[in-house]
Amino acid sequence: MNYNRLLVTAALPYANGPVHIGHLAGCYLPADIYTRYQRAQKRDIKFICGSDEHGVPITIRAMREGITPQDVVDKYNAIIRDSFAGMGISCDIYSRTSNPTHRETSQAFFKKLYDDGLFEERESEQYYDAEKDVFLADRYIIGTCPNCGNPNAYGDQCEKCGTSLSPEQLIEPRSALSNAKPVKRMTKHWYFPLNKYEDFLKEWIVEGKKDEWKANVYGQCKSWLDSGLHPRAMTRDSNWGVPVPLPDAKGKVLYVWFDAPIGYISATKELTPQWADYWCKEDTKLVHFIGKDNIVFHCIIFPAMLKAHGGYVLPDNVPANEFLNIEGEKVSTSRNWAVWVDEYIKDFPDQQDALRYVLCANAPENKDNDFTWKDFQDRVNNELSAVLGNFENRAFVLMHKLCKGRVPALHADVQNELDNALIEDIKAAKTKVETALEAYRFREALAEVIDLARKGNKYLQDNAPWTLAKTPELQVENQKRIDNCLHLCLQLNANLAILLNPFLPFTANKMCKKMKVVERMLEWENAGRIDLLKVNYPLLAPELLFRKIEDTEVEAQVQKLKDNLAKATSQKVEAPKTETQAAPVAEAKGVITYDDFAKIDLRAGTITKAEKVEKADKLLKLEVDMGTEVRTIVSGIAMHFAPEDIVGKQVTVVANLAPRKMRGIESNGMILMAQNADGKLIFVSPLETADNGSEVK
Ligand code: B3M
Ligand code: ZN
Repeated sequence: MNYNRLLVTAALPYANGPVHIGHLAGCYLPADIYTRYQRAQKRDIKFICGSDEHGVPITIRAMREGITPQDVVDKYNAIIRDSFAGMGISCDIYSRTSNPTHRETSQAFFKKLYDDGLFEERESEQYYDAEKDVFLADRYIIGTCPNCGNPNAYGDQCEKCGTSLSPEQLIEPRSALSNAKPVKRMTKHWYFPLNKYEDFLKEWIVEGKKDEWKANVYGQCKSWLDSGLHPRAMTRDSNWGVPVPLPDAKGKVLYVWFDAPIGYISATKELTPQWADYWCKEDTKLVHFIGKDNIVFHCIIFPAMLKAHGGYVLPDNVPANEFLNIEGEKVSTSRNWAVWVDEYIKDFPDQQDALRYVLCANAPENKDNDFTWKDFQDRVNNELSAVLGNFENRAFVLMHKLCKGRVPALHADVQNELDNALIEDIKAAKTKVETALEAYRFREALAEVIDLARKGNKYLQDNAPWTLAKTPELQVENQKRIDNCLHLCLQLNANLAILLNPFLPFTANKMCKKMKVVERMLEWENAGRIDLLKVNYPLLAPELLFRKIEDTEVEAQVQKLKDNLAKATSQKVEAPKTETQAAPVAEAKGVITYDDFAKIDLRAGTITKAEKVEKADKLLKLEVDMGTEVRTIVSGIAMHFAPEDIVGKQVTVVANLAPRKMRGIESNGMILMAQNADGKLIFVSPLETADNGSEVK
């Protein structure tokens, strides 16, 4: 198929937090590289992106911060937009799904499917907050995790231990809005019959895309299709989102994964009156850049929606990347384990290309990859700086020293094999980089460019123009060889600027300035040429393209990650601010005298029996062997431990606490435990078994 225009989209980030470098590596950077390359090819291309401003995560964030969802999206839309602009992500439009054009476009899309009789209406029971009079998405239901005891687990997942949950599994579920116990209520929703598109999708993907799509993408699609598709609800009960455009749909909005991909269409509409050319003409090549967690939405659900609507092109490719881990651990927003793009820009001003380089050279194209600050430093210092920067700098320094600061001529009479081989390398590099880029193999493409710079360094070394200059008796002949060498090095440098431009646009620009050429030189068709710089043309003085990354900078960044993590985990696991929020780590108490302390009789004891106290969810009745006696102690730990798990454990007992009656049982003492910030209780037991009854002091 021959295409006459390209439409590139990059996943619309949720405007509920800043973007981190994993996002960049996952889809924004590859989309940008691809687009810049296609623009250099002078192809008709539009690059679409924007904020995804609907969905539950945004309302949760609003609740947590005590602001409105609109405040949330306004705040993060601005931060994300600036992060992208700062990193040179050159989308043609960065729109927002809260814009009116999007509301109209997505409503019209829904209405068309509705009018065509496509949706199935279904009633089902959903959780409901009777106090607030709203239906509760799973995320709005909070309770104790049955797996780790985190008292603030969500109805879809416990962020503490990572287990996926359903609201039914939570212990003592409560509404995040009111703390009320959720009840079930009937509600109606519109279901898209995905199952009816199974045959179409199988033919299109399984038969049509097997060799074209990346294996990770194809594999995920295939397993979805193999396990069978089912109707999916395309509406939700919420007051934040695009209202369902039907008369009997009060309090209902479009499901965020229904409206968000339509956001690509809305944004194109905002960008150009010719939007329909890009979306509806068969000779458009549509490419979705996404992260792997979005594959099913872009490869299965959205194409089925487009097909059902009719009149739209389908994606030609969906080159999804895998995930980028940080220092060996998965990125976690709640634990603040991430390198945030806005912070990188502040900490490393003017080092955008250093990060672009590392994220592309180490892109998680086929498997999850790891970003470490040490690797960042190594790659910048040993590859970017030592190979590319060094070559450029040597060519400039030598040209100024040996050729009077002007581009020397290429003398055919002394042109030798070394020269010819380099000319071939320059030509071949263009083809290699181009082939890799067209196939979405960005790492390989970038490696080819660096390889060309490496060849330049070797060529310089082999010619050693600095030695040639030292033999005055052969001056005329040698000067010609020096000229050839530096002529080709400078032409190679111009080629490097063209080939690097999609990846490192800031650097390519600097290179142009130093060579005093206009940016038009960067057009792709110029790659492979060795007449880009005119003979006798004076170039600017040498100046280093890259600076080294210092050990101290790397150490500071690693420390920052650790500090962020410590802060995030000592605060509370993210949860809505409700009264039942677990207490933050208790503040240190005031100083007491030894005499105060000596009043407390602390003793070692062993739990010999434990049983639940009837009608008291939180209490366990314990029998504790104190050496000379067995005490009955009632303890509020039933939410944390099963009776059978604690029998046999040794504990510290406050032995002289005044007796107290709980649920009719007299409790004689108290056992001591540590409590984590998230509310989890931990036994603080002696390392070796102590004699029961021995004093703890
Ligand atoms: N906002 C999910 C994400 O950021 C979602 C992408 C929408 S693309 C249409 O992972
Ligand atoms: Zn858990």
